[in-house]
Amino acid sequence: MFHGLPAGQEDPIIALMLAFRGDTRPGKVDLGVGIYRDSEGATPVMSAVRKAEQHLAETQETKAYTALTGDPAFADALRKLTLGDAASADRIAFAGTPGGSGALRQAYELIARTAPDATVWLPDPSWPNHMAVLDYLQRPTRTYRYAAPEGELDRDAFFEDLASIPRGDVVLLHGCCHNPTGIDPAPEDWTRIAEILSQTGAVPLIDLAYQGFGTGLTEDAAGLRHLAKTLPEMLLCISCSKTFGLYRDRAGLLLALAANDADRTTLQSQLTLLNRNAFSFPPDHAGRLVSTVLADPVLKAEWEAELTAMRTRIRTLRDTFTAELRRLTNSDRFDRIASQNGMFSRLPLEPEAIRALREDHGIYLIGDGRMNVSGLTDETIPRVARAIAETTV
Ligand code: PLP
Ligand code: TYF
Repeated sequence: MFHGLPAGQEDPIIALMLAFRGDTRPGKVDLGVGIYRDSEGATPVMSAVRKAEQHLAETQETKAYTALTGDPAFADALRKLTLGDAASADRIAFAGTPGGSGALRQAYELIARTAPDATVWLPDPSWPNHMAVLDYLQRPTRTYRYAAPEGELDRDAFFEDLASIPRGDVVLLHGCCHNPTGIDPAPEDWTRIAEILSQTGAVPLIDLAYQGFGTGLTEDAAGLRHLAKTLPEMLLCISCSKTFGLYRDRAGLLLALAANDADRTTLQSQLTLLNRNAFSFPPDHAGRLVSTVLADPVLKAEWEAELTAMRTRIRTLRDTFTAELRRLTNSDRFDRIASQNGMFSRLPLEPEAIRALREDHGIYLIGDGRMNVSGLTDETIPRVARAIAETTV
């Protein structure tokens, strides 16, 4: 049965993560896979999450099945965190999923059932898994122009392409902290996005994996909240991997906003069926940690303070790193890094320079030049900046 099966395509980000682990050189620097790192280079369990876990260990009386769409308290807590009061609960169907990846997968499955001919439009560039999974599912896809080579939003091209997307197609937008570029629409751009989509009737699918990593929890959700308020339909895929540090435990949620309660009821039955067909019940433990943290004012405040510290650290690293690159290269070539958002930026480097950084200096970037900014430390910034300056002379 298995003889002649072609090898599966590898995930380039995960392949690089494993290559880094296998590199025995001291002083190697991991700026590859998107995992938040603190000033020690560690990714500790967040303290509010650990307390919720201790509380759960002591008080949980059963691990019996919940529901096919997971714990409703988790969905409710995340709905409030992401959407605030932008959309009332009676418009929203939900499905708990294994991570944000699971939410995206279920969103694509839902689109295939409800609108089999709908093309899903992705930003150019986007997180590679978007295209990989849509291709695997044989869904029609196209890309829209998004990032200009200078590291800013290619505003005119973006809006021109957005306006050309027909009614019934789906537009995938990163809610904040665009992966891989760190380039986000400004608040007034979100207003324009909403205007265009309400004219064309294309439906937004928001991928939200970094709420709180950009400007703040509320600020990072303002754009998608505006869309939820303005448009009749929307899909929202939420990941708790970065925001609660729950990576391997897999907490995610798909929210589907419908135009009315009757549509919502049907949608809910479809999402329930999709979960049953895929895995029956989503993982519960990590989602319960999230709802425990968000329901307890003391734990919530502690979590927010931790998230703020993470965001502030990334901002400071961006400033320090950019200043060092400006000094060493005597150019403003890397200045955009300072104003980009979230964990990632894409360095304007040739593939040859990216290879040299890895092979000659043990500095790991993704092949397109994407770097995980949080992988830097005060100690490594001078060395990394010097290596980059050397490769670009
Ligand atoms: N979307 C984007 C843009 C991401 O960077 C990630 C990775 O963290 C995800 C979705 C989903 O992550 P996970 O499946 O680990 O929750
Ligand atoms: O972009 C990243 O590095 C993170 C982590 O298949 C990730 O989003 C990478 C690849 C993957 C799942 C998560």
